[in-house]
Amino acid sequence: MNKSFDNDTITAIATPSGVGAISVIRVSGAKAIEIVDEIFTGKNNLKDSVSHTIHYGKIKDSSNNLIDDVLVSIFKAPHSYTGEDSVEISTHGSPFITKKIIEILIEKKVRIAEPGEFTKRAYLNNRLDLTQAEAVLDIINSRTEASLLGARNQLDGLLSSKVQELRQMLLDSASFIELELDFAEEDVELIKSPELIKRIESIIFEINKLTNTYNFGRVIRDGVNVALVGKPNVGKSSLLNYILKESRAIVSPIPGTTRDVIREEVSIDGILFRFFDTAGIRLSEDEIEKEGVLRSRNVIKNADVILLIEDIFQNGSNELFKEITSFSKPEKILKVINKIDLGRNFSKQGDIFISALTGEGVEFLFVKLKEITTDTSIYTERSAVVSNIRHYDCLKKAKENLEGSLKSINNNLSGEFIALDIRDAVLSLGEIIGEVTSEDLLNNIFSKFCIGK
Ligand SMILES: Nc1nc2c(ncn2[C@@H]2O[C@H](COP(=O)(O)OP(=O)(O)OP(=O)(O)O)[C@@H](O)[C@H]2O)c(=O)[nH]1
Ligand SMILES: [Mg+2]
Repeated sequence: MNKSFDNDTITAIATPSGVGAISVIRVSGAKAIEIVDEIFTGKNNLKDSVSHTIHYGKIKDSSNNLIDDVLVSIFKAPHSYTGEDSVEISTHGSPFITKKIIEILIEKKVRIAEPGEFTKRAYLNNRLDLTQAEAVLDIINSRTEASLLGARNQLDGLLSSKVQELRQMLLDSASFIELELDFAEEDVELIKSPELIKRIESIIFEINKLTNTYNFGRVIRDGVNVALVGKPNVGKSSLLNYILKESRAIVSPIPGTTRDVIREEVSIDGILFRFFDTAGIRLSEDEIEKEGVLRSRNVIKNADVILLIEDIFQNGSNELFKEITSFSKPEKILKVINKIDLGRNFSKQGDIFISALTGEGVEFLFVKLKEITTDTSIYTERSAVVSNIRHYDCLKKAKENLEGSLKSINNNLSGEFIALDIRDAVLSLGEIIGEVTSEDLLNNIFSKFCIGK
């Protein structure tokens, strides 16, 4: 464990930059309350006040010039976000005022916080574990109900407690083997222990259950990329406009209307879908259109779902289908037949029939989109879901370690090998919650935060 950190008192503006009704400056560290007391004049002395109280007063600079009337909230260690003595100063929302106050604090030897440093301290002071600290960032970034709920569950410790539980089971097994090794002359008995095998298998099963939620977790956290693809004039842009309920992309009867990729986000039942309208794919001599077609192909490569659109008139898109499946899974493709308001063409086969003009079938398209991207059966409102690739990778590593240990058992290797694999799996799980970390890992996580969080 390497939970070491400096004792500096740190500060940052916690509200967005620019003019607003109120700005909040955060100060945290052993001397936070003492230092703010030196620049604050109010009815009460902050040092002698109780934790979780708010005080009205004035902030003055070293020459006794009034900077602003403020409200100061104080939080005493360990009952604060960071676990240290902390102060929040609410000022009038002028960037000039906040800059002034920060300057005064710096004169008092307070240092500007690094990105995410308040949350990092909360982690270092065991107020949060690592998955919970990461959830704070997800909450700030969440833009849909589903992503907020997922992040909320993670902050509440649903994932942490599941990982803790598995880790404890493994620790028990490892100690059991090591204990046996100390006493047994021959460890053959132990290695064949059906109880041990059963235990490891059940933990692998639980890990699989978690990793199986990853696709869903990623989708609710990051959203789904949907590519609208097809030959020119089939109605890709019309469908985008219908979904957005606005005339976002130019629609015309002339094939080759769309040249650039148009990207728009919509929340459907709480899940973020990112639609990419692309240039119709055909051979063209036109330089701009050629570039557009190239961009369409790039979008297809990065899409989670591809809506391969045809209209009821056009001959099929088999060649396009073949091309797409050469680099992308066929399960990702939904074949959509458009313009059904003009009549049914029974020779056309597709997954979904719609009219981008009247909207017929679009609701069903949404149902299909959700079906293909989210396995909702995995998800109940309060279940542990893996949404972060770091967690996913650690779980995979732990699983590999455990599979290694089963192999060692089958190959009659000595108990020490088995215990070693199990210890490695314990470390991999520990990395998820931050029991085991490195400075690089922490920097990598917290640098994604904004300053002041
Ligand atoms: N009747 C009917 N016409 C449609 C429908 N969808 C699109 N259209 C018409 O088909 C023509 C082409 O539509 P667009 O949305 O521009 O087609 P596109 O696939 O984006 O075409 P490109 O950008 O050129 O690749 C326009 O005249 C639309 O009004 C539909 O569902 N019903
Ligand atoms: Mg178009």
